[in-house]
Amino acid sequence: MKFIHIADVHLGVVPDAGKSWSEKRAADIWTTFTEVFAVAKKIKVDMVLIAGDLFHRQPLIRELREINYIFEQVPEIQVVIVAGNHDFLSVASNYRTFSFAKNVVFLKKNEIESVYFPELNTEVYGMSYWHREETSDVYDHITPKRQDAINILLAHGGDAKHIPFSPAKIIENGFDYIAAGHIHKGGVLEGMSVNPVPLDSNRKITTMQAVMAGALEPIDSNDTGEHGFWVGEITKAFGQVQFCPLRKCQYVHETIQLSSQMTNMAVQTIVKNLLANRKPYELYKIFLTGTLNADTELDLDWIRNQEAVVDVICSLRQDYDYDRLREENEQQLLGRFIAAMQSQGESEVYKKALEIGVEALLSAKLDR
Ligand SMILES: [Mn+2]
Repeated sequence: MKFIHIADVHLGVVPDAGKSWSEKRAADIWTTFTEVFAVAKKIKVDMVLIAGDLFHRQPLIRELREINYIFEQVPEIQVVIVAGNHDFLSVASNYRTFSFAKNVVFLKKNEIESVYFPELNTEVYGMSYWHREETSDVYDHITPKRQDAINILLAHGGDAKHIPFSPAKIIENGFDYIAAGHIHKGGVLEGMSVNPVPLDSNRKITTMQAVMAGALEPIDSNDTGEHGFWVGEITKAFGQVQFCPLRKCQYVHETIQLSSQMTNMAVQTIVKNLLANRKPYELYKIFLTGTLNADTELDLDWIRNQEAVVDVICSLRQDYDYDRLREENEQQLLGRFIAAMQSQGESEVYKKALEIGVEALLSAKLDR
């Protein structure tokens, strides 16, 4: 039985709101989903497993018609879907009443159910979220009905508020593959808790039995690393999966360490060099750390407005000339505070107290 396993497509999301590429990313997420089905058809998989959060929020009827059109193009492929915490089956959810193509099975119940495909000797178990949170550990307590069938669990969750589960326990209970979703950083699952270990892109084939698919495309700038879909082949005797990365968009976190001597122009040069070497599909979130001279005016908006910069997180400490500040404020609290801290010697604790105290006194001064 050959399959494709995806999760957390989050159709309907508009990533990086306010950025020039935002609408394109929203459209790309739809395109990628379509492309997965083109691949499925081309490599002739038997099944596509969608492990929750296909939509970012409650789907509109016209959106369901769009995805159903895609499903209708591959009548030879079985599609099995569960709803996750983002697209949970609310009372008014369009999922409840929509009628999908014949090759689609949507496991809509709020308790474990299963569907058996005799021609593939495969049974898929799963359940849909009916609420934003589901805390019961139901996945850990299922025993497959057919010992001789290929038993697959379509699971969404893995943290405390979203069906915590133990991959090892589920495999021990008789499942041959866990097709999981929810955690956006995908990888192979092993052991008693959910901790996806990304599959080395050089080592593409593995004999693992449980996979967290990860988001098909990254959803926001914190979804770093590679994203994509998984192709697998499974029999009662063995299982193989391969990770297929997509490279339409990849978020990169980059830290720039500043020091007191640096000027605004020097920082801009570092940023320019960083971006000059970026791959065309990369988007950067830049973290500024270290110290900066209090006189230096850093133009954060300039960095923020560079092409391919999603965000700038600034956690800089200002580097004051304490001796000068002390002399200029000799008769005031600020001057006396600095003198008192400096008299304590070079200990790290007093240095820290000096930094925090001066910062606080100066900001209080500005407020008046
Ligand atoms: Mn989720």
